[in-house]
Amino acid sequence: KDYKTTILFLSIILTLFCCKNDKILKKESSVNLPEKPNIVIIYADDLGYGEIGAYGATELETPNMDVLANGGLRFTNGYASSATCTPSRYALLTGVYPWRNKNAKILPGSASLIIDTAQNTIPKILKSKGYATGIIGKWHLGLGAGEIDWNQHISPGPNEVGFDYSNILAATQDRVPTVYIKNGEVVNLDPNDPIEVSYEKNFEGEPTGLDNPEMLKMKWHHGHNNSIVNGIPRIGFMKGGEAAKWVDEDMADYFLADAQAYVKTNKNRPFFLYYALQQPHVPRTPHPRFVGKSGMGPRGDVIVEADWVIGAFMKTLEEVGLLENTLIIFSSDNGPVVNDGYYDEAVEKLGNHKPAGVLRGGKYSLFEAGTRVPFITYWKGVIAPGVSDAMVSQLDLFSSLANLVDSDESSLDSQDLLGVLMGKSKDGRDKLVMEATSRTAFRKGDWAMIPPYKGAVRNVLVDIELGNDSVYQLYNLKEDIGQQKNLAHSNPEKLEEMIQEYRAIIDH
Ligand code: NG6
Ligand code: CA
Repeated sequence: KDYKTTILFLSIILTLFCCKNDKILKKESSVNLPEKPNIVIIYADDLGYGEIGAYGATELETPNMDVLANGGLRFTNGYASSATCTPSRYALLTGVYPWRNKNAKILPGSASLIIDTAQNTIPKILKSKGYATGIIGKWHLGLGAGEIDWNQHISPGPNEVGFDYSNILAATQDRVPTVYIKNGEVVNLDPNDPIEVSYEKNFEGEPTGLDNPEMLKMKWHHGHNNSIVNGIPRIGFMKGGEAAKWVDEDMADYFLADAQAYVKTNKNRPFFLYYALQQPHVPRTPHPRFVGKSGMGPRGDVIVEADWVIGAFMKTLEEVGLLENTLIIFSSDNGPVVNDGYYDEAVEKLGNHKPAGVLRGGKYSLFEAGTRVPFITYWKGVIAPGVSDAMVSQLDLFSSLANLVDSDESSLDSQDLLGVLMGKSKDGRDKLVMEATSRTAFRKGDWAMIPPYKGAVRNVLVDIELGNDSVYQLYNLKEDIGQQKNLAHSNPEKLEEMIQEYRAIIDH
């Protein structure tokens, strides 16, 4: 009997040893990294390529973003998946190109959830590996399935697609309902003052930006003339929910406090935090302590505010001793826009600041500035500071983070670029389809190709070139990063090759 027990004991030891070895081997064959670091994605809203000191901004000071950029890996060819918010965020979480989902376009605050609850997502993968998963900030991926009753538990939402904690604004700061929603419940809702929301018509007797200009502290330039909340006219109509309405100027502090609490609560287990800042999207409402700090009006001031928020958040990570054990990814959901619908002095006070840096276009555009954004990976003591010119897309976070936590999950369009994100490899993407308001363009190597599109060449309201033209456009980004010289005519072979490869992806 003793003999049998010994054999059993030995075989258990042997199995354990092999498993362990297997794991070591697997790690070594990929990138040798500590297991289960915390992962934080800090995601700005409409922050452009040229908006950060480390990316060449000279008129704005962003010391804390610079700490990330200069102490981490700063990508010069990092892309959001779309030139607007919803599609970018959809792709970020699912690893699927947004143009594959016809619902992935700028959503009203009343839209249904556009991520299938059966679909795989970054937080689902991380959760399956034992991570706490949280989202704090802007959601904009729809809620519920059909008409939403804001006075009941709201589901499905972030908590049904992988997050076990959520504290969000439903859509955008300029869209109703202007309330925070925590784990499916409107925060501070008074049941005696129920919330009603409509994107079709106003509620009788409620003031609007269109009819009641005397009530406005910020005037609308285009759109944004429906319900008035805190003196700011919004998109969409809302009634009730007085006690639940957010104070715009306090939003940055509100989300920061929650993000800091999240870190502290989860400090003893691996966590994933998707911290989705609302700045510098409209309406730009800096807390009074940031007013006037940039000399550029509210748009600059909220960038200074966002920068401060990042510094305060990092400090918390440091205080709880987690900075060396946390991978931080910083990026933006789309390129910059100066006038996005309010008179907020953004145009008048811009001065020499170039939100898109050297790039052409901006938010909504198929030109580079639509999707090429600040993109930084930071992990103290693990990622060596540097600059990478490798092409990476936010799409790739899905497979790369899966690799990081030893998961085999992959998705249709996401490439595992963990080595690139860690600075161990320069082999980024070779090809990428860019998207802007349901149109697509293509980048391969140094080349960008924009197919012909009908529609305005420039959106005159926001003053941005959209990339539309009646002919094909072909640019060599290495020689002409500002996309000034269309080479489609002079380089028909390259154009043909680009068209073929582009079609092969989008028709797939
Ligand atoms: C547009 C809004 C713009 C902004 C954008 C969404 C108007 C005229 N313009 O429709 O202000 O809210 O949607 O921005 O309403 S995003 O960053 O969330 O995609
Ligand atoms: Ca955005």
